[in-house]
Amino acid sequence: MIPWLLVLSLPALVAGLDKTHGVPAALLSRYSAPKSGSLWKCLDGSKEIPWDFVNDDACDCPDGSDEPGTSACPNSTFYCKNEGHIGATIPSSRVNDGLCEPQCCDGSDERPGVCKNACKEIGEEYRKKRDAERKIQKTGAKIRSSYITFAHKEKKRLEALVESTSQEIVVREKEVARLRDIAERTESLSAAALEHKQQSPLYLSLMDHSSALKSLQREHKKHLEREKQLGDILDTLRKGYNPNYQDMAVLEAVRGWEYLAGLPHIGVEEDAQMDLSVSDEEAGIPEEEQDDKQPEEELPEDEWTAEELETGVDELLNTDYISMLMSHDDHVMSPPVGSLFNVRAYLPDSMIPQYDDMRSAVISWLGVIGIVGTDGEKSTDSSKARQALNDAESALKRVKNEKKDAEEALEDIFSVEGFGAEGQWKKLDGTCLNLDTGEYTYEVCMFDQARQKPNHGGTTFNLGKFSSWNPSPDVQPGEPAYYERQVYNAGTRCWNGPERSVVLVMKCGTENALLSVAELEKCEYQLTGTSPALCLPLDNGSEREEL
Ligand code: MAN
Repeated sequence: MIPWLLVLSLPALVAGLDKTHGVPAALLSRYSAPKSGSLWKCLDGSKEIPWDFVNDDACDCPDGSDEPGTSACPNSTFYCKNEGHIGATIPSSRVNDGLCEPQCCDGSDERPGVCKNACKEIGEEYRKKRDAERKIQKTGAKIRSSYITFAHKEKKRLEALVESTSQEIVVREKEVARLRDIAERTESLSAAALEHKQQSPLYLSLMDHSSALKSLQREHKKHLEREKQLGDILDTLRKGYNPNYQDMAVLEAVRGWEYLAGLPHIGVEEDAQMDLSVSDEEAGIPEEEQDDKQPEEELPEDEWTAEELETGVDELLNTDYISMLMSHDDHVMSPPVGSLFNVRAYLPDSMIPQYDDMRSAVISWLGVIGIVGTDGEKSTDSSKARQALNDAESALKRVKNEKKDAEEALEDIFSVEGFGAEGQWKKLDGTCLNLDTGEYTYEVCMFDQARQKPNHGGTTFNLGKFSSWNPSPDVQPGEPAYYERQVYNAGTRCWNGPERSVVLVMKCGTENALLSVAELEKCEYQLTGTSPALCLPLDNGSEREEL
């Protein structure tokens, strides 16, 4: 049987076609019948035609606006309403071509009855998927905003670090200069001269103090050890004594220990029941302190607390006494500013060279008789001063590097090409994501390195270091698509092939995770994954037209 639709001619079919068929909602008002006797104007205003000519399957307007619902005009467009889903625009050449366009789920691109209207089901399916995606985006965006907060805190921390390291550098530079001076002078000092300096009563007394301190520290440690052992014995007694024996000596010892160690009374109820309680007086606790713990001892201002003793004594005993001896000499020998002994300051300029020569001669003569140092046999103690200088130089270098790293990190934190204009990626710097594929575990440590680790033994391959975000020339730094790709390259070279590299393709997700891996070309890996850093806040204006 021949379908009745095919036997009807096209003009017969289009004759009954609605004049607004194929017109998008925004242009509907322009497709209304003109007043009787008037003509309809093409949308571009170039021509006037009878209203009957609209959607009559013959192209009259140069802009094709008279045929919104047929394929009569080339380069025109057709709008399908897709009620229950989202309207779509297709090229009008696809209208009435016998093929159901997937974009037009309502089938309006073909004659009635040719295509099924599937918009209700497709729309429902679409909304379900979209709602699920929105939920993920909403949750992800919250996590993303916590990443942004982190970046701001990190910025403050780094700024404070730059500030404190700058100040520390100034102090350490001075210290290096001071120690260099001491080291150089110590190295140029003869062993005999140094020995002479070490005979100074001040230095000898300092050495005695140091020995006494060392010995006291040793004895103190021994006492602490003994105190701990005694405490353990008394603890065992306190927890294990039998109140039934009514041994007052034991009870007094227990109560006394509780007071000394600031422990709560144990067995008070049992003692009371058996009338075995021991008063504070009986336990030898001073009257003014009976209800209190051991009172805090008030120390004179210049005395050290127990905590200070804990660390401070070691520091004191580590003092470089030779360097101190040199600084002491400097201090004693340099006259105070403005002193009458600053002879050079009182001399006319013309006499200064003669004075300097004479001074050097006297110093060298004093050196000969051992009163001040001269060049000669190098002191073995100079190595200590050199060591102190080396340590100070290393410490200065470390602080300088710390400052440089902090400055570099600050530059990247809110940079479009770094961690994003909002700093949303900073939180993930160094975070490692893993994917086990059975044979290998792929690891991507964000902004650092990617690896391929064999699960059953063998070499781990370096798949490359982070090199850039999406390098495509079609994508501008800062736009969302820019952050959807990360490139890691210059990994271990493949045998007879390129250096291993990774492209990590990411989309918004509530977790930072790797989802799949494919070796698209030999040693060129494409990984996919998700991250909340890609979940932009839901924008109400982004709702699309939906009927
Ligand atoms: C290793 C792995 C593979 C790679 C070959 C190339 O086995 O890195 O992914 O294809 O080397 O020789």
